[in-house]
Amino acid sequence: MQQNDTVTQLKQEFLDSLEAHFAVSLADATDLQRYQALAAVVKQKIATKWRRTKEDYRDTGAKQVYYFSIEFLPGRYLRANLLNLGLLADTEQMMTELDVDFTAVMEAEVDQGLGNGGLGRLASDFMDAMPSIALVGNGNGIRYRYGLFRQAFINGYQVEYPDDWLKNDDVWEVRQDDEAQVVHYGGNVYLQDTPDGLRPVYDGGLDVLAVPYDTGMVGADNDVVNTLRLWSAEVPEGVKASVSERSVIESISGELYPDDSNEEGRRLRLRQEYFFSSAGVQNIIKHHLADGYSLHALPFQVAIHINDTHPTVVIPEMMRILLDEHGLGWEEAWGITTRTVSYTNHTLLAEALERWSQDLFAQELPRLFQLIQEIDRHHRVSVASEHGEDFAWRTSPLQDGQVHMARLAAIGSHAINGVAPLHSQLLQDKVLHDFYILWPAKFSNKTNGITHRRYMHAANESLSALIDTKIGRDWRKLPKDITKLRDFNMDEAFLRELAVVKRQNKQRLADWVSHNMGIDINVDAIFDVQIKRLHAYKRQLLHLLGILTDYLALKHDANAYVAPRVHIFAAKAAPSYHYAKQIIKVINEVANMVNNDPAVNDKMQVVFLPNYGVSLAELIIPAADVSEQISTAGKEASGTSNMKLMANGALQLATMDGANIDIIHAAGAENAYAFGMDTDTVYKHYEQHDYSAWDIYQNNPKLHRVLDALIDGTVPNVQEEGQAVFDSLIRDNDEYFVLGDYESYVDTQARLGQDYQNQQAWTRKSLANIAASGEFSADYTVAAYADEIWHVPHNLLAQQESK
Ligand code: 6GP
Repeated sequence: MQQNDTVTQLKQEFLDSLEAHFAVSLADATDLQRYQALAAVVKQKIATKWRRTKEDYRDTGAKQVYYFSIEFLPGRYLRANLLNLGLLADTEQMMTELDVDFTAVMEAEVDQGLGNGGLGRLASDFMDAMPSIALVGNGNGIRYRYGLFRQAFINGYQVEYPDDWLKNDDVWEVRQDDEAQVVHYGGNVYLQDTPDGLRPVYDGGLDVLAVPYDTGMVGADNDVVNTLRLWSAEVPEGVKASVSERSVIESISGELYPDDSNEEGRRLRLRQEYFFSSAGVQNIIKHHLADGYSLHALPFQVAIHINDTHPTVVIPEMMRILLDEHGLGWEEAWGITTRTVSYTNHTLLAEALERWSQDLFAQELPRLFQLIQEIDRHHRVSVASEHGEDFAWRTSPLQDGQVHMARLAAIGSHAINGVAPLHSQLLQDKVLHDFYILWPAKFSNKTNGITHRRYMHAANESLSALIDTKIGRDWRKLPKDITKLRDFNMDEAFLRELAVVKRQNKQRLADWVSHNMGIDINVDAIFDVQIKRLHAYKRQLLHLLGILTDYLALKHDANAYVAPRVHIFAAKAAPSYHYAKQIIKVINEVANMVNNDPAVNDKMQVVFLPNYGVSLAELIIPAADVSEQISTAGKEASGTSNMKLMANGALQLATMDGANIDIIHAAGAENAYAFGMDTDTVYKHYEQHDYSAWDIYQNNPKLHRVLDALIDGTVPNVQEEGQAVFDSLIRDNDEYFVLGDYESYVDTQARLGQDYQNQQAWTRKSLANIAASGEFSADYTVAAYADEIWHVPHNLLAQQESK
């Protein structure tokens, strides 16, 4: 069909849909109605491919991957779906012809925010990558009634509002009543001797109906549509639940826990973990048997991947089903389970490693607890003879009254991976070292990746189009082909065009800031961006100390050289993370002070954009000149905003942590700004207890002055928060070595500021980053999981060969 025909047809479908759904004409329709009508058209196009994909999988008996994740963070679907269907340009044209503001239509879609940050967004990037390389992979998670809170600032303080994302219905999902599963909690369980061996008898407890809502995950430029299945908790039909029982049940999928770095060990959270794990596994096994396969074939037909430890109860749940419901023996059930399950770790922070009180666990999931006791016993027996009692004790899932989920995951899976080379190394050497001794072959690294479709092709159309003019369109399918851009790094006209695109993207962000925050930012200044969760280890505070350093320098001497910068922050803090919220307040007050001081604000501005999420990221990332990735070395597992920012031409200002290391290596050290302590130095300080924040404070007059500004009234309105920050750095000896890296940070910032003044040289560095970004595509990451862990086919290499 000619493009014009497609546009004409789309137009007709769109107008018909508006009338069918809302009985309105285009002129009278709201943006929300326009969005919903268009989404319905797109959904129809997805539906045919989706049905065919499902039939195809069933008919060919393809092995299926199930990605179990307690969080998915998709953002908006419309634009990404149009892109992957190859309809984005036509839709844009249609909207222009209809004189409709397409951006406003897209913005009527709410961001689906069923995740906190990195882990959930990675899961959604994988959901985009899998169908795009024709990999049979489904997501399995929770359909939270309320997603991550909406953030606003009042007097500089973070305020949280509920995220009522289902208010207008979700156009994309399909409720599947016939796929519902019952999930059982609590009560008592006795083992009874039967002719078939010991069998559990249940007494009391609570049945919850898990109802799935499926959403099609659209592959790019192919006919593959996979399924993301999110479960919702309901009262089972025919059950007379009291009001309080109903509210207990509905709370299970009621809201997302808004913390990604601290395990609270709460009962409801455990119920959530069991909820989607049990419903998912039951459903998988049901279909496996219905398709005529034996349970022994499970590891050949199914790969279950657990995204961090939240779904670890998959392991005892599979054992329960195989033993109790199908009468398998322990050894064969264990073999099937461990060969089916694989595990990714996403954090090195001790406080984020999940542990449950055994009492609570036994109350909530009594049968699973018995099975974990049995797993624990087998484990101790099997390792004690060779490695000794002490080793067995250290590695046991049950220890000191707690259930250790990472240990259970390591024991009950056949593969364990970290998400960047340094992280995987630290898992082997430190966090999971004992398990590495036991099973070195289980361990591997799978460096994270991002979907360049959402973060480049869709979010930065002008950059993508400019790249096409130089190297053609192959790189869109095979992201590593983008290295061909390196041939143009002496092409001055091209460098100028790149700079123009960057400037347009900066203007677009500046317009947003002006419109939403009433602040006019200077697009000629360096856009210095730090966007991620607010956490002490990510060190937004170090960035802030840098800002105060420039501020004080300019106040002291109006002619001091400071390269003009706009400092851009966006971050949510967990509502219970008091210190993180205090840091937000201090940043907001510094922003106020700086932005309202005419003596400095032609050189510096500070903006903290509220309510960070996927869509805001899509706006900020294309506009960034500098990407602040400044975590304490050895703390950030990988990072993924670092990859998105480099792909859009931002230069990294980075510590040697997580995937920063790999990005610097790929782009070339001369095209990035590395600084600060490395992991060895950090670990040495922790081990030798020889770090003294007080000494640094005393011996560095510049830093001394900056820190005092937090407590002497220089920064207004932060009496309490400024003191809290000061105390954590000085009195509590600065757990994350902010002061230890301060000098190196400000020196590097100064050098960067000088370099930026040479626009052409800077753009050349920017180009080097773009050209090196291909290897960080999630398509490769997912292909590596497929080849080395899941053992399922995909067509990434076939695409390469057919070129
Ligand atoms: C995050 C890590 O902090 C981040 O470094 C990584 O890029 C991301 O996972 C994806 O791998 N971890 C989490 O969000 C989390 O909740 C338990 O970890």
